[in-house]
Amino acid sequence: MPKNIHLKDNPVLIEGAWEVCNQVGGIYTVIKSKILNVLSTFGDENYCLIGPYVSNNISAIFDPISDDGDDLISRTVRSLRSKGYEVHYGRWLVSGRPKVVLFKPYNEAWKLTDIKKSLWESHNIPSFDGDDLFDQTIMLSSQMTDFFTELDAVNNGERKILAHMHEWMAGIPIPEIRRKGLNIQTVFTTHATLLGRYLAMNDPEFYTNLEKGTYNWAKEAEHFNIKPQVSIERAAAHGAHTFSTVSRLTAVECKYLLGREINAIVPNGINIHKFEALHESQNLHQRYKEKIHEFVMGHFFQSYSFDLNNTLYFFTSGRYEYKNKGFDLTLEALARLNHKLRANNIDKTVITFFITKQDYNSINPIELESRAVLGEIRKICDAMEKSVGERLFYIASKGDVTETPTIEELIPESLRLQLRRTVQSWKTSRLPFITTHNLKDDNKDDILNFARKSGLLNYEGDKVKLVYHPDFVSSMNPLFGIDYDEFVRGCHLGVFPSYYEPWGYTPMECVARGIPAVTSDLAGFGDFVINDLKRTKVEGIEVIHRKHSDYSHSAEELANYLYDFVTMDRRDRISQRNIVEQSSYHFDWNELYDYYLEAYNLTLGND
Ligand code: G6P
Ligand code: 1S3
Repeated sequence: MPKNIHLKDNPVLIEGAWEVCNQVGGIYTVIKSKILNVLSTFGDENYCLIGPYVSNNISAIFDPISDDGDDLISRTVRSLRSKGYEVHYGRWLVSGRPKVVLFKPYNEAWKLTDIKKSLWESHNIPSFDGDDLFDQTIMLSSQMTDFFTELDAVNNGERKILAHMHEWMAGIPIPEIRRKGLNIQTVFTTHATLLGRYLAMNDPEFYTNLEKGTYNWAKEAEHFNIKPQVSIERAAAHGAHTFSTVSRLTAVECKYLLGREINAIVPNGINIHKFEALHESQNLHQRYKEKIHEFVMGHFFQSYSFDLNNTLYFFTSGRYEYKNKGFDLTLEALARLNHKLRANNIDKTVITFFITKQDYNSINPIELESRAVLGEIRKICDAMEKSVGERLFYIASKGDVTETPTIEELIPESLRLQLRRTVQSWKTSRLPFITTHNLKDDNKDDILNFARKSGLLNYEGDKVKLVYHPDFVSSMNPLFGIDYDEFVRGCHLGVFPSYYEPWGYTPMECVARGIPAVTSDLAGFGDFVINDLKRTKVEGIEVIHRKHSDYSHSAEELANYLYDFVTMDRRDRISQRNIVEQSSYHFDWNELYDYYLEAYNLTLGND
């Protein structure tokens, strides 16, 4: 691991991505979470982000500033504005409040045809007609290129400039900087390869075929109808002074699918301070576990009950890529776990939450109704508690304490009847639902179809039960009433045995919250744990073998790990949570930002 890297030449860094001030997925997390480290290395004056002015809540995250400063960025913005450009210059309202330059993609709608023509003539990049997202990215890139051109002119060779662009959506400025011969050193980081993602979803022999070099990129890109994007990805990869990606696994894709070997790997870090709860961590687990208990009572107890003190909560989360994110393997392992727990008569219940995003019509109204009735039951119980207190006090004050008062003396009949009636009307003979929402495409849903096929349908005798929540967890959501961070803390284990995952933030973010997690050796994060940390076993981070293992063996390995986890006792779980949290400092940007600095030094030496 690189350590204490000193950046050469005091350069200015411009970092660009479609996800600057625009949250879409993991790249947003990468960029935002490392800002404090970037600023402490470059200084506020020498760092600026560049991206699209598209977010719906832009006014909440962007604060305009004046362009009358004497620094290079302000002078460039001034110069562009004097030429008629609409430039949004301000501070991104996140930790560190870095400077940011944003452009509205549609400002260039009038020259879209010319942009497409020029992409083809200059770089052999074809275009689509009528693909809105693609059009927006190339219109944004055209303005970003104009920004770099102006920056170079204003700078006039005075300072070293680094342009670091992420992902194909912000890739075009790189070949353009080279074509125009600007005095700017470029870095391109791809966070996945587009073709890799499509091929992994469609070819069960993806990794074998990849390393054999059997794929013809152009033919495959045409087949998946993604040739324009892949052509941009290739042009940026080939044009960059330094070409990088987030893991060793994606580096292999770069070599075979983009046709250039990478110069640097820049692993993804997190900002540990954001997660740090120190001694509070165990209390938070207990507090939010109780919130999850409330959900579970509303969801399951209407049908049947089980011992919450012997119940464990597993979860998986992420974009709905059934195979790539390993949802299929998780379900298979859970079905096997159910069998093992039943066969060995283990007195535990495991509830696994699938938190992802799928189209739905509404939250299941029966689910909401059940929650409401449970609320009623709680109110009656509270009233009973109050009555017991008051009546007992009354009886005691009379000196009548030799005999224990009966329930009839302590709780009025009306309340007892109300409780009985409410509970009776609440109870049902149907099985607890798998989904919390009414899905638009229930029949075709892979998670539901697996449950139907395997019979894992939340029967009372099942030790393993499923809850599929096809929406992000947020405190506004009436079912859990807590946000994602709190939900994770309340669970016992995160399960993320991905098949295709360039990095994978989800297990790392679990670990930072002191919650053990499962990843795989086909996830960049898992590969990093094994190969960079040189650890075959990190307490609380389990790396399932998928690379050289077939599906069934991987499922068995996962099922066995889950079985061992379930049969651990509470004391061991508590101590494992403490160890896991301590190990998370390995993934802090204070450790990992040096990889970026190494890549920048390499780039600056490439003059
Ligand atoms: C935390 C709390 C303990 C609680 C434990 C439950 O450590 O501080 O009071 O007993 O969580 O752990 P478990 O793994 O059973 O949810
Ligand atoms: C990508 O986002 P994804 O979920 O499409 O970039 C992330 C940030 O580098 C990475 O963590 C993830 O594995 C990639 O797949």
